[in-house]
Amino acid sequence: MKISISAITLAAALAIGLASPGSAHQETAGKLKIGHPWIREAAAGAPSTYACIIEIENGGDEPETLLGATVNGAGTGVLYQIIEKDGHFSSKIAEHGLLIKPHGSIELPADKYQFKFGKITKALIADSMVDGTLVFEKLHSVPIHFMVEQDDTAPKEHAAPEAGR
Ligand SMILES: [Cu+2]
Repeated sequence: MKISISAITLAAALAIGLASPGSAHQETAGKLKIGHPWIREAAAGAPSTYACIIEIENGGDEPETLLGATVNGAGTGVLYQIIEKDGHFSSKIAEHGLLIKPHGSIELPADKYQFKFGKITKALIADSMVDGTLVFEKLHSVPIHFMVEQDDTAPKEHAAPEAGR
């Protein structure tokens, strides 16, 4: 059996990246462990940005539902699900939020789920931390910190179905 060296190297690099101080933080809210909430850098006046979360683990015996987020300088973020169809990406509001089962976990990578924010009033500068909240069904509003990151992992979305292609 052949072992792929590149796959192992990548896994090691990711593990080191996540473990190094400053690159990933964890927040706690009740029985929830919130791993590395982050928001894409944006200039003051920018029309939009988005925030994601590496993982939320529910260590409790009750389900919880993630509903929304706020970030200082970016206002209220709306939870969207990114949808891929035939290689084209679009998004729709996750109306009922995201369920986190008891002893389960969810991930919000930029190609699956995003909190989308409107007009940015205060610059979000890469590698800094910014105050915000996550809004849950039961815990309600929980203060957390988002790390500001450069990011290009969000798929390019098509605003409307394309014609004639
Ligand atoms: Cu972090």
